[in-house]
Amino acid sequence: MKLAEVKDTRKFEMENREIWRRFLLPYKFALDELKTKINIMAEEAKYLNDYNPIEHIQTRIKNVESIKAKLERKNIVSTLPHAKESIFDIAGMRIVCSFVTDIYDIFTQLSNRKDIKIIEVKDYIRSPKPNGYQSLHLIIKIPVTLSHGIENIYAEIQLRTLAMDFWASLEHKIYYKYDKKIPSYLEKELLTAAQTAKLMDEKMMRIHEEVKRLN
Ligand code: 0O2
Repeated sequence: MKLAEVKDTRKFEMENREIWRRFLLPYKFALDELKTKINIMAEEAKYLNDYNPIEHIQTRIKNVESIKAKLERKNIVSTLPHAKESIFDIAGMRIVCSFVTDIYDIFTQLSNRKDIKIIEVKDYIRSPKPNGYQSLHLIIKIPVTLSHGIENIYAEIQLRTLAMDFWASLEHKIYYKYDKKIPSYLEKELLTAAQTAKLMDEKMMRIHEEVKRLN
């Protein structure tokens, strides 16, 4: 095949809705598998310790336009194989926990599992982003069995507390579609709000520990 034909085929693939649907299907299955594993972990914890560390779970598949935009941002030629190899958060799961200690407990449990592989850890709790964003991000690989064999699918798991989630959700809502530079006084206020969320997490944790001690 000539280079021009290869380029045309790639362009056709990247613009064909049916090809994208087929491409994204294993990511949906990966999230289905992951959800089952996390729900089992939560249910077992509740049974063994009478305590569920997970408040709620959300999943999402990145939309096609965001995948293309991310490839472009990373200066990667827009093809399906490149998306598969280089975009690790096409499948995303957010696990919202009660306390920071729960986040690291779940991380330890996930690290000990044989059925998923942790590829990368970004700890924005120990080292928050400059704007104050906090969460523990894991890039994992999870095998999905399909009719033609096993596909190893990348997924991103974000672990955060309710307070971190409150801050991140509102920050996202406030700045969604705001593409100018944020005035520095607002950046400072946002950082203060993130620090308040951190203090709240610490205070609730202390109360939780104290109540356990009294029990
Ligand atoms: P959405 O809508 O959640 O999908 P990299 O993959 O390392 O090249 P990336 O993707 O920026 O770079 O990685 P990182 O730092 O792990 O952040 C990815 C995701 O974390 C974002 O996904 C957000 O969900 C969340 N996130 C990171 N920083 C912030 C922040 O400052 N505020 C908020 N509210 N969320 C943040 P997407 O793809 O941007 O969006």
